Amino acid sequence: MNDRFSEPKTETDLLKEARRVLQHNLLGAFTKPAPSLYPHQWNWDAGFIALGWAPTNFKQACSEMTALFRGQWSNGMVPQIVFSVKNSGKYFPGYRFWETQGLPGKPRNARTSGLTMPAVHGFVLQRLLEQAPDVREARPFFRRMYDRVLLLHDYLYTLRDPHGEGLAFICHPWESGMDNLPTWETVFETIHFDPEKDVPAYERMDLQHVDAPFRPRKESYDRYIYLVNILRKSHYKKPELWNDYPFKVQEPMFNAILSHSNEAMMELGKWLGKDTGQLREWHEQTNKAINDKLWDEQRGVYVSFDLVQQRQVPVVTAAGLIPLLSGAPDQVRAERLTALLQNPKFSGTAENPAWLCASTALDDPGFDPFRYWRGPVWINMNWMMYHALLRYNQPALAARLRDDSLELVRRHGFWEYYNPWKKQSGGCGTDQFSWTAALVIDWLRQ
Ligand code: 9WN
Repeated sequence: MNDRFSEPKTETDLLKEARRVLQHNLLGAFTKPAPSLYPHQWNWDAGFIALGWAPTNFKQACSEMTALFRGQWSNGMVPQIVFSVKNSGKYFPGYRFWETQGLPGKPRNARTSGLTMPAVHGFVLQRLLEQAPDVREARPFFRRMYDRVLLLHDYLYTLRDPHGEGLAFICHPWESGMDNLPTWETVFETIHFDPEKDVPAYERMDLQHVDAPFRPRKESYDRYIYLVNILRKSHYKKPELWNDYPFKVQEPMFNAILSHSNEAMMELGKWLGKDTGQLREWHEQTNKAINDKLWDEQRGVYVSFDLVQQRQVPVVTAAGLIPLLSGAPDQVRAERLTALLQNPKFSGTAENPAWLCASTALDDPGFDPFRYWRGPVWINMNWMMYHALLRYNQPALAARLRDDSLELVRRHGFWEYYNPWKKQSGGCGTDQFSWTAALVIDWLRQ
């Protein structure tokens, strides 16, 4: 890019550059996650991006949320991607591949994928309300959004939690937002398919924008497309689809985010004069279920549960610490989690120190410092962990997450993710990544 920034040094410079990234990626009603790799609107990106607009352009922050929920299905599902009509040719899988067009329950005036993503919207709305320049004027927006988010949570607690456990399952790695965790490798060990016969022909676009070592391998893409193909053939709706569907995972971060959004929605609901009993019940039930089912006592971290194999997936990732965000762990578990963050698995050693926080533990056999979700540091994970640690009265450790994040951005720019090793250090994936910029803005306003 010819507007590549010079190395920002001061916080004022950083803030200016961050705003420029958002402005650069702005497409009108919404902001795309990155200039060329991600040319549409993504679900949880929209939430983080809204926080970046809030301090200077509150209307745009609201617009991000409104635009995303324009894609909400009648069953409450909020899609992973709402496609921009203008850019439909540049991303795979594009909207045609999903075959969602014209399906009953799908919005007529939005092109969407057929999956969802972590439900950050509740806690994003609460943070937006705190920053509303005119609360009375903004009230109709929050009233509308409250109903929409409630509908989404209801979808997750019914269709994604058929046994009423308080844990929603994801049906695709893309739904976790952390598409390439080694966790999914383990889940896929028991899923057998023939890539020649069971995966439709497809052409990846991501490798036209980003170097292959930063992106998922072909085997992973085959799996993604294999699952999408099953879903689209069933029109995303038959309830019996889930009976023999091969990928159903209860993931700790997905559920902790949902649980935290329930809490945030309770606050919003009180302000709007609503009965928030259901939200409290969901919040308490989910926190309890995260503890009962997803805690790995041996490793001292939360892990995923594979509903098909009926077993935990013992892989240590940053996602396993995010239940701190919703207040799920008791004091003993919280101490084990904070100890884990500071031990060599995430902090590295004196000889080989690491920036917090690697997405996959530094000693995991699947760890890779360059490949996305296999090890690199992601700013949205650090931002959530920062707030989680403040909740548990750990200001020094929280500050380390914030300082590491800001330092990485200061040194390298607004990358999608960063090499976690301090001695290698550098940005990976796509540059000018919107949520990196947005969350830097949010941090610097505090
Ligand atoms: C698939 C947009 C999205 C993020 C995800 C990140 C990546 C997409 C992809 O980009 O996923 O959804 O094509 O790799 O993993 O978290 O929302 O920024």
